Amino acid sequence: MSNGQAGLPTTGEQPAELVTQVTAAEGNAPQFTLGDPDLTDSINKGLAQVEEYLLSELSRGESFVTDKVLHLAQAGGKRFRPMFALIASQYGSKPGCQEVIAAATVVEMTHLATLYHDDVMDEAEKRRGVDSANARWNNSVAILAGDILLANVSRIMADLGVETVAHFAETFHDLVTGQMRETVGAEGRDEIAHYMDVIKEKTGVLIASAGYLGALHSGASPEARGALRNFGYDIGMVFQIVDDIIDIFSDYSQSGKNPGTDLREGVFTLPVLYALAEDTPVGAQLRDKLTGPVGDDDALLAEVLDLLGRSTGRERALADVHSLLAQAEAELAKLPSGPATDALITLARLTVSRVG
Ligand code: GRG
Repeated sequence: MSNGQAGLPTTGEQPAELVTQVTAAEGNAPQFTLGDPDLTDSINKGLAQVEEYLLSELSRGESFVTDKVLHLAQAGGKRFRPMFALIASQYGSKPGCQEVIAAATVVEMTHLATLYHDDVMDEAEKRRGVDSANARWNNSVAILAGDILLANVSRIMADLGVETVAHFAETFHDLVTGQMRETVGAEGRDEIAHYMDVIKEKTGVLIASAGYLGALHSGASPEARGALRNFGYDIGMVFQIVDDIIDIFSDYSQSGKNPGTDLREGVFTLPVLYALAEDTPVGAQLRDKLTGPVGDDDALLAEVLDLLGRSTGRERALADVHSLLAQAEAELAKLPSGPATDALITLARLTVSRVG
């Protein structure tokens, strides 16, 4: 599971008439184009406010702390979660109000905290195109930087009220449960169900929170909050499965990443799990060869990638992507039609368009 580092697609791949693009200008908030000019303007203004608030809140404290805590925030990132929180706030009477900005910032800060901790657990060397905090300093510093981020999250949330604090307690619980579930493994449970639970908890839950909190703090109805939360779960899972498909089936020229990183680390994602379960000669060969991390064995990796290419893994994972996309669109059908809903439909389809 490669944690979505490949990024949103560029406009060249987009399937619908609306254009949705993110560009991360250095030192500025990313800019999105969301079809409708008024919506685009409102979301980009909100993102600039989130950026300012994020950086100023992370600048609190002594410099030996703030340089570590600001490290990943300043390294870029798509700001997909705050962007979604801002779009979700369009369904209430106070879109983009100060509470919405604070909630969107809380979500991005929590995301950042998980990245610091995740990189320690994965022994990652790079994140957002720069050295990960664990590589630049060490594991202890990276964990503590994540903890400071969570302290900042708690301070901001205290002002947002008890409903937000309670909601976030559930979110933290699910995030850590997902990480723990992945760490301990399926323990005899169905591997596909295990994978789906992990990605729902690790990736879906925070995107769901972004939708829920953006809607809540703009004064949107409980129905809209629920639909945006469910939509967030679904597209979060789509996002992760698509990334996992790309990790296996795209070459460097398509994705900017070398295929098979997850296999090298012994992480068997959805297309691999489907291929391994296949009752065919290809499935049998895979079960024989793929018994643990592939590591540095390039010949084995090439063989496994070839077998996966001849399996039904990609096709079956894509079928799940399309059924989650349909579920996401069904949630959007509960919302009033308009530019925000159009933008969310396009965003969801763009996520899928990276793999077809
Ligand atoms: C600190 C609350 C807390 C939890 C620790 C480590 C952990 C438990 C959870 C890990 C969650 C995790 C890292 C999930 C992966 C999510 C993901 C898809 C990351 C990549 O997101 P992008 O592509 O990244 O949006 P950018 O850099 O663009 O923001």
